[in-house]
Amino acid sequence: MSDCIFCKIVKGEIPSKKVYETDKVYSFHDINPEAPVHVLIVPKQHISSHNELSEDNVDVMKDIHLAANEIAKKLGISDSGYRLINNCGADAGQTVFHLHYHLVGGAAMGSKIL
Ligand code: DGP
Repeated sequence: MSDCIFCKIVKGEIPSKKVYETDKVYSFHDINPEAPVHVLIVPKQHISSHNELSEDNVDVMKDIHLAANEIAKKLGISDSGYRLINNCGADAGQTVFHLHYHLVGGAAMGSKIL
């Protein structure tokens, strides 16, 4: 999508601090980190939100989750733990409408999810 900020990051038109990449997914450091480790994992294909997942594109979820495992290992938080978060829609606080998962960790976060 031509006006999507994450599509532009995937294409290298907007700079990012790359963490990991495969033919299907791209991962980079969040511009406003909320934890010692805060990276985003996005499909290279434009999917606007979790709501837009379908039989036709859901295979990319496998790539996203396997990428998360590799990234956690690479950044040294696989054993200590991390959260993998998707915000879907306005009430969840989604601000960029290109499907993405936040991988956050590097510090104890307590037991609450909100
Ligand atoms: P969400 O609220 O779930 O839509 O999260 C969007 C995240 O994207 C937010 O944590 C900030 C991050 N973000 C927005 N624009 C940019 C950008 O240009 N570069 C990077 N690295 N992150 C961005």
